[in-house]
Amino acid sequence: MFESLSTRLQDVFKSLRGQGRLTPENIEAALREIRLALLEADVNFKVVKAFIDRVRDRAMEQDVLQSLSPSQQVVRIVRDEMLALFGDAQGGLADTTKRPRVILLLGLQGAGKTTTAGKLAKWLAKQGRHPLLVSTDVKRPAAIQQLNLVAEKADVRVHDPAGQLDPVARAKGALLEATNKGFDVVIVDSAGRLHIDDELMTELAAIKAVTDPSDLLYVADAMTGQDAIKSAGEFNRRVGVTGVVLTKLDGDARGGAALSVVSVVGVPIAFAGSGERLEDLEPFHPERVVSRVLGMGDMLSLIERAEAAIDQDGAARLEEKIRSNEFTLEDFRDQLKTIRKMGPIEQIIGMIPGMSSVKGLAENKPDEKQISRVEAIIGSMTAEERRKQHIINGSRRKRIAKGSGTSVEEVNRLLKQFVQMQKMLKSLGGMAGMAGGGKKARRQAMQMLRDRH
Ligand SMILES: Nc1nc2c(ncn2[C@@H]2O[C@H](COP(=O)(O)OP(=O)(O)OP(=O)(O)O)[C@@H](O)[C@H]2O)c(=O)[nH]1
Ligand SMILES: [Mg+2]
Repeated sequence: MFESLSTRLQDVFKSLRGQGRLTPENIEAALREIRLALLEADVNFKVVKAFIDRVRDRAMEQDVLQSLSPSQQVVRIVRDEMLALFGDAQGGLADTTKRPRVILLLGLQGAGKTTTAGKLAKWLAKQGRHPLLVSTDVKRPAAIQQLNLVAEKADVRVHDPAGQLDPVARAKGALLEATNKGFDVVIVDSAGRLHIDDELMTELAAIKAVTDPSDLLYVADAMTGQDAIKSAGEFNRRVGVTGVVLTKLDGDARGGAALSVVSVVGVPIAFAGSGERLEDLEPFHPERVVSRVLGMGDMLSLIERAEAAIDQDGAARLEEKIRSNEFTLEDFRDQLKTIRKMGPIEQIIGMIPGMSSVKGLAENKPDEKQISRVEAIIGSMTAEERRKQHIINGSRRKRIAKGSGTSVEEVNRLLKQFVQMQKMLKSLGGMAGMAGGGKKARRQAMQMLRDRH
């Protein structure tokens, strides 16, 4: 996410650090670079100007210039001001007592409304809510069918009376069904257009009038930058918008949309979508995005994902095994599964502080394919071999290579790495408590990270 912006800003900070003392001149030079980086990331020019002015005002203050670590102070100011670009909202949905709560998704064609409808439904269901989906997109053939498929994947219900092709009547019908059957959220998916058009605006206003939504979420494709923002303003004026969902943050979005939308449109970012899978939606956390852009990593997201993927009992058992030196290839395979559950490897690596700037990592990072091969190799072993890897002799290695469609070299490499890992785990025995163990340790780690940021 926002890689080129991130790299450029980190370069600026690095050069600041390299200069023993900060002077108004080298701060000015750094500001010029930051300004260019933001403009190139397609941040709205007025937002950039105000941003740079604020950073300059604060950075030039005497106590900053004379402090012990002026360059760090500047990084801190940039970080604060970048956070301020997102307002105070903390992402997610505001509380409401309204039942059913209606969420209307709106936005341009292809922005990700229908996908987001499914993701949101899944997210809500996970929190014990009972969402009902309805498509009001009667314009594009197969749009209704697309939402039905998404709902099926998310394992949630849709309101789809056969033959009903009036958008307003469909939305109203969904509200009625929700009230009668006890659904507490109705998510209304709407039609998209290539450009703002009056017909759509009228239709959305009519849907809004009959459903009285608590949330009007404008879905914006983060890759389209300022165009998305302009339309957001227009939707806001004509229909009303309470929050923004930024999608496709996994793509090569430059950051302009994310960094300008709150200032320009005046509504907070509620959610961030970062992939095509239904799991790829998170409440938007400005401090995490800013930390990532400034190269501080995104440990909070990482820890949350790890917590969701790791099962507590399994972790305790594993810890015990490591302590008593019984960690086997079987356990290793289970660990790989857990890592997979945390999401695509690329995403995970991007969240680790400093990883994005490690040279060569981009080319050498472990990919899904590599993990699959390791899994295949372990899968081709017998249960006994997995428990006692030392019995795996030459002929067994050949058999395993053949069975897994890999080579004897690869099998050798894996076994060697595994033995090294076993050794390392043994010597780390005491630390295993951090990785596998108590919730308390992790809570403390979380708190530490929060305090630091
Ligand atoms: N990579 C990526 N793709 C996404 C994301 N969200 C949606 N998509 C993809 O974007 C395309 C369009 O998504 P839809 O949900 O159909 O968009 P829409 O706004 O409903 O489009 P219309 O109904 O035609 O207006 C699909 O191929 C989605 O899989 C995301 O966060 N990341
Ligand atoms: Mg759609």
